[in-house]
Amino acid sequence: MGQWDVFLNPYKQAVDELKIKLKGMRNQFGILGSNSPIEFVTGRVKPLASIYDKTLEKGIPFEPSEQLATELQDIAGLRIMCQFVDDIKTVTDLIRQREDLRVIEVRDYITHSKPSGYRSYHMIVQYPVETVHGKKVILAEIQIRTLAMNFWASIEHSLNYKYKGLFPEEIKNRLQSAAEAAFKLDEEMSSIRSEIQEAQAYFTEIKEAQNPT
Ligand code: 0O2
Repeated sequence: MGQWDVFLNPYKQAVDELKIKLKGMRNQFGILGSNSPIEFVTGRVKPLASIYDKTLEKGIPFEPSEQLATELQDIAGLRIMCQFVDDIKTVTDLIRQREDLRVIEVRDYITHSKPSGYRSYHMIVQYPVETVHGKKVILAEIQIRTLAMNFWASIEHSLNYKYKGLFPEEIKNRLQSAAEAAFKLDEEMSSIRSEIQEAQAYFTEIKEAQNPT
C-alpha cells in the first residue's frame, strides 16, 4: 500500500460511514411517515488530481501530511440534497445535534452567494474514525443544498473544468442568469410546498399499499 493509500484510507472510511448515517436519517423520516428533508446523499474522497490542484493553489507541499489534513477540509466530502430551501435549516439542525461528529465551521453561501452565483451551505465537521491503530479524528465537509442549487453547481462545475475558470463573457452571463432562475425556482417551489408534500405523501401511500412489506 502506498503512502497516499494509507493517508486517504480513514477519509474513505469516514465517507462510507457518513453516507450510511445520513441516508439513515432519510430512511427514518420515511418510516415515521413524514416527508424527509433529505432527498438524497452522495459522498466522495477528493481525487488525487484535485488534491494536487488544491495544493498548488494554496502553495503547500503535495504530500500526505498533517498540514494537508488541516488545510484541505474537504478531502472527505458529503453532499445532502433537499427539495426545499427550508429543509436545509432542518438538516443543519439535525447535524448539529449529532454526538458522533462536531461542527467546527460553517460557510453560508445561501445567505451570501458566491460571485459566481454558487449557493450551498457548507459545514466542516470533525469525525472520529476507528482504525486498527486507534481513533483518528479527520475533517469532512458536508455541503447541503437544494436540488436546484445542485443542478446549477453541477453544470457550472463541468463548465469550469472545460474553461479552467476563465469563462467567456457570454457563458458567465448565462450562468449568472441560470443562478437567478434556480433561485426563483426554489422560491416558487417553497410557495407551493404543502401542495407538493401532500401529493408526495399520497403517492407514497399508494405505493406502500401496492407493495406491502
Ligand atoms: P470539488 O471538485 O467539488 O472538490 P477551497 O476548498 O479552499 O478552495 P473554500 O472557499 O475555502 O475553497 O471552501 P468552500 O467554500 O467550502 O468550497 C469548496 C467546495 O465548494 C468546492 O470544492 C466545490 O465543491 C464547492 N464550490 C465552491 N464554490 C463553488 C462554485 O463557484 N461553483 C461550484 N460549482 N462549486 C463551488 P472544489 O475543491 O473546488 O471542487
